Amino acid sequence: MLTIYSEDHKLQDGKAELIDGQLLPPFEMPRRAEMVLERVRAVGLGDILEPDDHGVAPLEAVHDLRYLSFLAAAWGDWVKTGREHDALPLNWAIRGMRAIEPESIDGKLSYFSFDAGTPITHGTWRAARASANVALTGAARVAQGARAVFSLCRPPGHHAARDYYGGYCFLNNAAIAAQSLRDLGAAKVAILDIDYHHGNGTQSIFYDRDDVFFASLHGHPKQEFPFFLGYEDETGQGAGAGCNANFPMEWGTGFERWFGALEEAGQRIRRFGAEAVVVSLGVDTYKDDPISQFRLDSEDYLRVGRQIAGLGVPTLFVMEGGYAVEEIGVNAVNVLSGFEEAG
Ligand code: OKP
Ligand code: ZN
Repeated sequence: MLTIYSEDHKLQDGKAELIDGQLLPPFEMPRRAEMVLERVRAVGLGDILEPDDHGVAPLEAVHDLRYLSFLAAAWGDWVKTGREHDALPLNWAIRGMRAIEPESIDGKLSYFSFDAGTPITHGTWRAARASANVALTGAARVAQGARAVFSLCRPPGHHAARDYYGGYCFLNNAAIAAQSLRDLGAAKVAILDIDYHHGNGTQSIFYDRDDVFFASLHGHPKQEFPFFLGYEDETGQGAGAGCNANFPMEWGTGFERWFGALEEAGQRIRRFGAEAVVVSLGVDTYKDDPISQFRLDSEDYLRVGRQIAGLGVPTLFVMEGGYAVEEIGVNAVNVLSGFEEAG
């Protein structure tokens, strides 16, 4: 299996995120991608290729123009106000407040974000664009006939919506790739999100569409970040009614229960008639993940890959979360090896 990777992910290297009441060094760090790349090499998964630059059009196909201009300018605007440390928002519009884009950078950070755990740094915009290009280059290969490609994206993308960032995500790599697969000829595309956290951004981007199916297995929003989306009764709206499937599970969920949900999600994707599948591949479902509460073990990921191969359609794996840095490489690549083994 071909891997797409860009060193530019290292440009996203924040100093601090607000987590559990503390300002801590970010869990979402450059070493994550390096560990995955190292494991890709160690098992000889296949060639490793740099991404092509796909320009702004595929970003604009998924994200709001004002949001993209905000992201492009954010660091510069922040620095102009005399600060050189990471930019973080501090408050948000909630029930009854006004959704008007403020003029000041601090106001804009609040307006275009949903958490204080996602630092904007000097290199954020370049890293996020490189990550989207990694996804797009993988999608192009899949459209050209590859059975499967691994887009080793970083920063991740599934929490980013049409016009907001958060949860370590700025550009929604999986959504951008899925839209690109549509534009390159796949009539129906499914996104299977197996990251521990609900892919709120991806869900919202395709919620009213019948050409992209979204299925997500994740920590229950009554307990887990991002809290305000990911319930089972979110099934799509308008033309997209019936094209969204959430499988929320409680803290402590182990592999057997989780795998049952994966089988069900797979049935839904088959019934939908997807011609290509994008997998939002997070391995923060791992038992020792420092910010998550499921109990998957390293060998389980081999079975996950085999099961996904059973869908029998061209597949693009897009890297999302996973914060047990020592094991992230083994866990992520086990999914890919399991897939290859099953053909
Ligand atoms: C990004 B991805 C933990 C709070 C964590 C942000 C998590 C972002 C996860 N108590 N805050 O889905 O892996
Ligand atoms: Zn996650």
